[in-house]
Amino acid sequence: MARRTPRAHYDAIIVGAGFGGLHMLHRLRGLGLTVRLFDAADQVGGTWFWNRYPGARCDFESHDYSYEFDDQLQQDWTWSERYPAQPEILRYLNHVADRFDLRTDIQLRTKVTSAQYADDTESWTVGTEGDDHTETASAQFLIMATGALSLPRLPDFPGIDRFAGRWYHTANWPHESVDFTGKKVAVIGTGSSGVQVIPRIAQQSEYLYVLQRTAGFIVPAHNRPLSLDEDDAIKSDYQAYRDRARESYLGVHFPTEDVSALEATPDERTAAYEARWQAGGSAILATYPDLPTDVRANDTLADFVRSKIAELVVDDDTAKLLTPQGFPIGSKRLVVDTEYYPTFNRDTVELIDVRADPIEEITETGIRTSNTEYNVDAIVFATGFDALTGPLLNIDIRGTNGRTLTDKWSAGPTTYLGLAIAGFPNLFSIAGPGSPSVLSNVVRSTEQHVEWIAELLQHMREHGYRAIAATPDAEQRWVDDVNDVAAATVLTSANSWYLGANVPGKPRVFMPYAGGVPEYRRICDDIAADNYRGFVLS
Ligand code: NA7
Repeated sequence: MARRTPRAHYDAIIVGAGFGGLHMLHRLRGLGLTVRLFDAADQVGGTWFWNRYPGARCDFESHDYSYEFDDQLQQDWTWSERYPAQPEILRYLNHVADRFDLRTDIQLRTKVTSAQYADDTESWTVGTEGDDHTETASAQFLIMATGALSLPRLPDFPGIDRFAGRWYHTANWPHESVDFTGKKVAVIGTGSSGVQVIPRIAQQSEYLYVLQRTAGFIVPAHNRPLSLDEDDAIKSDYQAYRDRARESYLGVHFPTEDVSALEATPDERTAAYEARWQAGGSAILATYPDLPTDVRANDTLADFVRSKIAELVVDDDTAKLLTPQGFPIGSKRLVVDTEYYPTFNRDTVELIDVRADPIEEITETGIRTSNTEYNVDAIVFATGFDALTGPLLNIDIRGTNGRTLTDKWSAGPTTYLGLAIAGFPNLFSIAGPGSPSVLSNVVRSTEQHVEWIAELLQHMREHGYRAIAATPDAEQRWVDDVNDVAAATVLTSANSWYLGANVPGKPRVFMPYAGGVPEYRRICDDIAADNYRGFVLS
């Protein structure tokens, strides 16, 4: 039987040792709070600990995808590539843990399974499972830094247990390197993870089947080593660089033309898109201000990207199948690639349309679709996550009067600012549903949340408050705002994981806040300045 260790009490418990959790721990320790951080992994790093598949790389640029809270840290750290690869981000987060001496308050290999609020003591009791023991710990505040994309999703195909080969999920990749040399491999899924892993597996494997359900919009990264001159140019005025990002919709500065896409002539548009295509990255989505809001404007960019696929893929049928149709560009997350389309020009790579011929089951020797059987030695699931709500609902969270979060969110997530949940006092979520989160540079968004929460806890200490609770009214108004803002964009018109569409039975609610990073920050700051309007402090 699992050993139980004695219960401990802290000012705050943090769940998750990724970007948000590590920074939160540092910030709260700086306020003199006693803090315990739990994480199920055996290293810090959060999503960058788990997603270690070949080709795993961030789709934001290195300097943007790094902390700004400590100037010496940002001056001392030198990124080696334009887009940081998973091992480099993991090294960075380990460096942060060492540099700020965070490890003494971090308990790894410890999965938080439950969290219960006690109305009488106004505190949370958290249940955990470790390698060989269970534990409870309590705290006045509970901060969920569990990430938006941390609960991997394996489709419910029957038969996976009888597959005689090896199978992998990109978000739970083995630590030892996986060798596909001489193997027949199938990859299921062509989102960001699939698009990154497919070219790498194609280089090794004897034969690769790519099982695609939906063709996405994919633009080139043009990744490359960063020169010291480029690094110096940013570091010489990092503050200006950060200020520009802070004022930008995504929390990253991308140059935008000052006319509508529809006002520009076709030649001007093509030139503007071509320049951004050649420069690389998701900046192309910001070419014109109306691309996210006007379908006709959006179509001009969608058509441009479609024309590129026809240029890059030699076989016409394959190119056609890789061409996205039926949803606006950006309504599913734009994928940034390296060598994805040319991979389909190899004669050892075959694209399979599993929308026309759906997967029925996994067999002992491979994958059976309605019409065909594919015999393979290995299957790679790049099938994504139960995004945003999954990581929170995966823990048995119970608020006031024992009400479960699962019950409260049965029709979809409701939050105040994406930071707090009515009926769950003293609990905060970092980059959770209802905040810009996955629609932004998440490092900028987690830092903003960490600062906001830290200032709130300091305020509570100074004024002798013990509990803070979002009011149901304020929460409802925020939920309405989140819906209204999303409805004014093209974002709700695709079957995306932003809407929960990738998980059968999940309520279809647009989850992140689409009003942009600057507007969101302004709202959060106004609420704090107005004595935390919409919260009851006691
Ligand atoms: P995504 O973007 O959710 O991609 C998952 C892919 O798996 C996508 O192509 C799905 O097709 C496909 N999928 C999921 N279930 C199935 C089934 N049952 N059959 C066939 N294909 C399936 O996850 P990623 O890991 O690539 O990226 C997530 C984010 O992580 C990314 O945006 C970055 O922010 C980092 P669909 O499109 O649903 O038809």
